[in-house]
Amino acid sequence: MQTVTANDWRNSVPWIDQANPDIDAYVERHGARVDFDLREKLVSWREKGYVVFEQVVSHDLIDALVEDIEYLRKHHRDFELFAELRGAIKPIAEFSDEELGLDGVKFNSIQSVSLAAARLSLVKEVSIFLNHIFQSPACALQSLTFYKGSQQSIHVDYPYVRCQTRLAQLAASWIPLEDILPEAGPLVYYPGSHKTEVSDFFDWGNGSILLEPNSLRQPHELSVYLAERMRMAEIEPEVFCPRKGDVLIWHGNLSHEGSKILNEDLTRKSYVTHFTSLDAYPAGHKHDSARHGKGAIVENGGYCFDYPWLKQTNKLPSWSR
Ligand SMILES: O=C(O)CCC(=O)C(=O)O
Repeated sequence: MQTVTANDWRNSVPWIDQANPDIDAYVERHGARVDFDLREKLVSWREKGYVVFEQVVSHDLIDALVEDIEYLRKHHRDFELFAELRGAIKPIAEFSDEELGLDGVKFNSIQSVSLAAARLSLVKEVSIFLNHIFQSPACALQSLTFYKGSQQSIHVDYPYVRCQTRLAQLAASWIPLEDILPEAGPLVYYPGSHKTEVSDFFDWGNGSILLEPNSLRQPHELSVYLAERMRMAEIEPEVFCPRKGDVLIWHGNLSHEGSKILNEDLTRKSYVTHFTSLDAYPAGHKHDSARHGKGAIVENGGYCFDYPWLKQTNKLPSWSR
């Protein structure tokens, strides 16, 4: 197995992360075709590593996903999906009803059985913005659905979400499925931490920048490392308490975490999609015949491919609405 190093990151960064990107010239060429302030968003991405679009996500679509989630929680034994609790991933069918209500539970890739989720992954502003970042259509790689706050310690995504063929072509969207209260354990992120001069690269052992089965270091050591980098760069965290209808998009190297839940009775329903570009989408994650609308949901120029390994035909209720 070849070691993936900092150079693999550097050699795959999108244009906007390269030295001195000419954002004004880019906007001059492409801005007129976009119905949001492309310059403001590109500058935010370059400088802070995230953008927020307010009130662009359909409440009907969100409600449909919330219904799908409730259905899945009741009928989890009928589905092939995986779920994660405190780092342990196993088939959702093997969870007890009680476990599925705990904080930190994540449903993995619900978009493979929920049309509402697939469509939420392809929200217009997200697909269009990421196409400008990647210079290639946005492709959903996987998703995570949270019922309560994750309380996950500070981390970046790329050591874990790394099957794309160009490592740095990575971003994520975070969609609240309800208004998020400060006591519910909101997402927290560190503006500007995506710049490699701030984060540098955590070495998992022998120069590898990815978590591998034989890594010499553990995820909690990445958290200690990143917390120290934030302290050195004097970056203060921002707490994200969005309203239903908003969406955040973050850079694959932005440090973020799930903050402490202060009121255990509160839910923090949220839906995260990790994206790469069509150019970097792994061939093994789509059917051989999948292209241009076959074997994929295609909306707003973005793609959400069917996984070839999923054998089940059960779908969640949004498919039949
Ligand atoms: O929503 C959260 O609390 C954390 C989400 C996250 O870390 C991720 O999806 O990578």
